[in-house]
Amino acid sequence: MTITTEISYCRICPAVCGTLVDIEDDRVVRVRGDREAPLSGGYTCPKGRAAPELMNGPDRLTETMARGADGVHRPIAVADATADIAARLNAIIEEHGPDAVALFMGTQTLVNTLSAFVVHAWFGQLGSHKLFSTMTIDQSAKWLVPARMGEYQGGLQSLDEADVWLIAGSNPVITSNGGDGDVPFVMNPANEFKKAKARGMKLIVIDPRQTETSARADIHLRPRPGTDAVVFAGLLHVILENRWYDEDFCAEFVDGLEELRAAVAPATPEFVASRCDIAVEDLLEVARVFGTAERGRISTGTGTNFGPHSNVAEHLADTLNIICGRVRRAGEPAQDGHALFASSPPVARVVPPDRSWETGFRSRVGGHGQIRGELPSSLLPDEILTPGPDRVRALVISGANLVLALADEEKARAALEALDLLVVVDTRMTETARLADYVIAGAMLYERPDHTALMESFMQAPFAHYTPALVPPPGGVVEDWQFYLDLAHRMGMEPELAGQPIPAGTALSSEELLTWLMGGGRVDPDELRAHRHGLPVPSAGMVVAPRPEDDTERLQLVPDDVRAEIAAALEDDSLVLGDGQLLLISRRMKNAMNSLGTKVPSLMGTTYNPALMHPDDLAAHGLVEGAEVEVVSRHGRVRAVVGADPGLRVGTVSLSHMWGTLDKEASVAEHGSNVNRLTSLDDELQTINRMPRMTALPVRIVPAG
Ligand SMILES: Nc1nc2c(c(=O)[nH]1)N[C@H]1C(S)=C(S)[C@@H](COP(=O)(O)OP(=O)(O)OC[C@H]3O[C@@H](n4cnc5c(=O)[nH]c(N)nc54)[C@H](O)[C@@H]3O)O[C@H]1N2
Ligand SMILES: Nc1nc2c(c(=O)[nH]1)N[C@H]1C(S)=C(S)[C@@H](COP(=O)(O)OP(=O)(O)OC[C@H]3O[C@@H](n4cnc5c(=O)[nH]c(N)nc54)[C@H](O)[C@@H]3O)O[C@H]1N2
Ligand code: SF4
Ligand SMILES: [Mo]
Repeated sequence: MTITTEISYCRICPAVCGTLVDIEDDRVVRVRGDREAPLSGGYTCPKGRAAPELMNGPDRLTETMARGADGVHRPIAVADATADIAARLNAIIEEHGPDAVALFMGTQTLVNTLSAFVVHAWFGQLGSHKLFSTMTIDQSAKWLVPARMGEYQGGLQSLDEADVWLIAGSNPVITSNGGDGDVPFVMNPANEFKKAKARGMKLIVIDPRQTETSARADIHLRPRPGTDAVVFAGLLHVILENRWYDEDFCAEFVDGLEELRAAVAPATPEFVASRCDIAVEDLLEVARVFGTAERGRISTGTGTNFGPHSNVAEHLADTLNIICGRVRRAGEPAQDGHALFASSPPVARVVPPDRSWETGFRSRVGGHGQIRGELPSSLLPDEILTPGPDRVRALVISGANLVLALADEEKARAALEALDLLVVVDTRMTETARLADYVIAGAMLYERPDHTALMESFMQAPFAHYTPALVPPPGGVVEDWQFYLDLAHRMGMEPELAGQPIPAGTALSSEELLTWLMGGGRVDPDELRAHRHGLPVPSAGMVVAPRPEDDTERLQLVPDDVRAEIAAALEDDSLVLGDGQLLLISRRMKNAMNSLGTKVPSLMGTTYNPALMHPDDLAAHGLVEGAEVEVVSRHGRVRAVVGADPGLRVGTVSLSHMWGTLDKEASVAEHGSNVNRLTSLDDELQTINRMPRMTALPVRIVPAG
């Protein structure tokens, strides 16, 4: 068989790196970077290059499966499965109403353009309030901050003109973390930092661990995990005291500067240094470099968003940007990465806080309301397990490995097992899929056409990329969207796509749908399809429009609940640990995308996720690398194999998520350890978004019993 090479792009994460794909006998056999790709310039990561193993690996689903009464999954024609699911969903809705049906959208729905649109079109018409996504176990404080503070619509400053950038709780060189579209180094981050530093930009990293990103930093602050809110309060204290903030911007757009000053008054450099275990001089240096810069920002990642005071930490991080005026003013160029989607010039005005969770739908569990139309993921198990009229009885999981992703494995599993109907749409037989009544086998990247419309919020300049499907999917596989559209039709619905109702029987191809979805943008579909390496689109030249004269909205820096949370964060001394205690911290692995890749030993180089400890901590515990231990938290325990990482802060242990199996007897050396046996869905939750504590969790290491 001959090998042909096709031009495409990777869609495992939002970096959308341009790739060259070798195909033999209708199979992808090799993936490498495309040097002619304008954004990625030949860069790919090990996950992207491992696409052949991911697509053809042993856990790849090649057929839709239904679970029989004996608990065994057997292949079923997808049309038959869809008909059964539609009938069962309709029966549940008829008896209990639409709120008995929930949808969970995972990370891989968010990089699959057609899936994301069509699943929304289906679910939106159902009329259920039970919408969940990984955003609310990820960085949902980023939704909460504007809902409490308000949002400056002109946008934040960009990387290419910054003289300082402060990254907290994120390792973008490895993760391409894009936050909520607010982080501007998703595409080829290492290169972006290199260019910015060559211009003289100072990079500051706040992370207890040495990382690939901190290795590039001018200043690396390594506080005790879980203390981000205290560090940020200290930075605000010093910046306010030295008048390094932007008085003009604050006078025009900000309410609550004096309340902020009062709230962070206790966060003196000495107090913060002692609480966070950093040097006073280092804190002062970070405050000076950040506060006296002209342009540049702080941005955060999961490390800041998983901690014990994550909502207020994120609020204070944004407050640093706001009081220092690190925004785009009227007349300055606007951020505009849009090419396929429509965009209009932002205005230099404040969108007031909407505190959406205080109005509208309330869950009968805890009275929780919605943020951006979603309920907190950590509420989903209670929504299933708590009896009541609108109890969730049916759940569709789209592109997520939910049973491993949620905190508290036991409760997550009990909830999924208590459902009348669980449908999982995935490309692999995951731990979550094993619990499902139906597993819909979805097409993977390179088996489906796509374009980059969904990634535009991460782009710093207008750019678009299109790829056709390069290989046919395995015989029993459908594209996710086809399942959702067929499901809607079989339920008797007529969903709307790109503003058009789609009656049953409409012949529709992926290519047509992709064209419809780019209707609002500035790119001709034929031109896009002709530019196989990707299409840099000329800037629309948008500038930030001036504030309307009668507009008086201002950002609210310290609403009452935030004031109380600042005080609580400053008072909390629980992270100063007792003898033998360690703080468990979160971290992502270079070669896995959450659970994707963990089952490919040639990619991971291991079959498990080690519990990494500093060599001094290993020695203090009398342990050597490879020893099996038990990690014990207040909530649970998990067996793990220890490893050494001299880049860790002494007193921490780091165990990546999305490993292990639900089988408690399974060997951890063969399958790894699910860190979410240690976390809780009931205890230490943040208010409002109910974010669980997934970093800075006190644990002990004990010999494996
Ligand atoms: N290779 C790879 N890339 C990924 C993923 C993956 O699994 N693998 N996952 C994707 C997903 S879903 C997401 S959400 C993004 C997340 O992207 P990131 O947020 O960049 O994720 P991490 O690399 O885990 O970085 C979190 C950092 O926080 C640090 N940290 C832990 N606790 C604390 C703390 O209390 N305070 C501070 N300041 N730092 C702390 C950790 O040491 C770690 O370096 O990555 C995405 N990209
Ligand atoms: N303790 C702890 N818990 C955590 C975290 C942590 O750091 N620590 N991180 C949290 C975060 S930030 C996140 S985002 C979640 C993980 O969030 P999840 O989204 O649950 O994680 P993934 O493993 O990426 O799941 C994506 C699934 O989509 C499948 N997939 C791949 N391509 C396609 C496709 O084209 N179509 C479909 N339908 N499926 C596809 C993959 O096989 C995979 O099973 O975990 C959260 N939980
Ligand atoms: S997974 Fe790797 S190769 Fe694929 S888009 Fe992300 S960074 Fe690029
Ligand atoms: Mo995530």
